[in-house]
Amino acid sequence: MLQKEEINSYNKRHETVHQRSLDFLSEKLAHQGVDIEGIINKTRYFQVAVPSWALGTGGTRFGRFSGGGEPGSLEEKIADVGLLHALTASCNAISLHIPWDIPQDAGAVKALAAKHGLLFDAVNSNTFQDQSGQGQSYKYGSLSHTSAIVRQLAIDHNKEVIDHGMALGSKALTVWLSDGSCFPGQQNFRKALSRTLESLQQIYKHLPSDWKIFIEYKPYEPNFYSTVIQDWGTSSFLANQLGEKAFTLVDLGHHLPNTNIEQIVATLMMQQKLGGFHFNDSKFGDDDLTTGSIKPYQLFLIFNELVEGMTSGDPEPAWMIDASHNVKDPLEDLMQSLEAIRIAYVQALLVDRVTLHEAQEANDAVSAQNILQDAFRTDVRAIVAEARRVDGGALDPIGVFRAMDIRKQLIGQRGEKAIATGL
Ligand code: PSV
Ligand code: MN
Repeated sequence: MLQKEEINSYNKRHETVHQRSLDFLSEKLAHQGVDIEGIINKTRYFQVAVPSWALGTGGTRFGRFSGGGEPGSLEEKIADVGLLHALTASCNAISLHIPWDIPQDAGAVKALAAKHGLLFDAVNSNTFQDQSGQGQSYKYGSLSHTSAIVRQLAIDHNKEVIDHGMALGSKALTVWLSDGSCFPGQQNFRKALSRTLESLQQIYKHLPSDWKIFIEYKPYEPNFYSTVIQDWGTSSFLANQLGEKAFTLVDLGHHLPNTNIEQIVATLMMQQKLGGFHFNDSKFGDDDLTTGSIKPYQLFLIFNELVEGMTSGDPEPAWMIDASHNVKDPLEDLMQSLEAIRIAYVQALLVDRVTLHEAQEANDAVSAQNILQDAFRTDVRAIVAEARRVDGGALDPIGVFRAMDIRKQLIGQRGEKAIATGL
């Protein structure tokens, strides 16, 4: 566990330069009539969950190159997210994937998380892999399977995941299905979708009254011809059929190239049906790269719609990072994502919405573009750093992580060959 004093001592080295950047920005924004304190406060409250499976080095089907010192147990995963939260003050929750992370003693796990200032975000079910000893196989699907016995197995698993989540204080279940087909004609689209709906209805009945269910969509992979829940329209259809506790979950990597994700966000929010959000970035497919590393302007445009929705009173979705890749230290990667997310959020908060709406009503595309790009081109890193500092985090989280040789310490404790459970 990192001590606040250690972080403070590193912060001291950056204080002068940080304060100058903040003063400069504060003066600039004051001219625009923006209250920087209000923005800093909103930033502090913007917390993003970290998934338990992003703490190890991701792999591809061609290999996995562990960096060592990865968390081997749920307790170690909680410690890693606690460390991230201590450094960044921006990820106060962990999202578990069952059965990768089954809490043996929920009370003790909850207490450990609380010690790190962490809550439990949505719990995720896994019916895309067979578990050892499982009587039936998900090779040809789970909630959509042609066999009622396999469907029941998958339904029961989701109910168990809800039970685990209840014991930890989670309030949502995320369902992502890999169900689909690899060849034309292999699956009857209509039957597969209606069986999925019926299975989800069984799971929905098991949800406590204050819970939500998030339905995640994805166009392809691991199936390469069709996916049962392939897009936001299918997810939204299912959510509407299920009822008021069901919502769509948008994962940024789950779109075909050039899809207008910001428009999807606006459409779902308008219907109060955007429940969850998974951040990552990609060049081609579901690449699970660091958020903001490839398309920061797209991320900003998405946040522009999210902020537009939230300022219109739409409910705030549950935020989570869903990324893991091959070459970076996973903790450093997550710190980069957390920073990129808050930067895009702050930039979206800076958009002069009144003037933008006027430009839109007047069909003034030039002004509208200028308003958006003025906000996008503002360097808001001092605001993001200040929000961290006020909450006891580091002005330069990756700098502290490296200066303290934290990865080396983790390798010392857990070993060079420690590989996290997950994909
Ligand atoms: C699927 O690609 C996904 O985005 C879902 O959220 C899964 O639960 C997660 O990745 C981990 O495999
Ligand atoms: Mn996801």
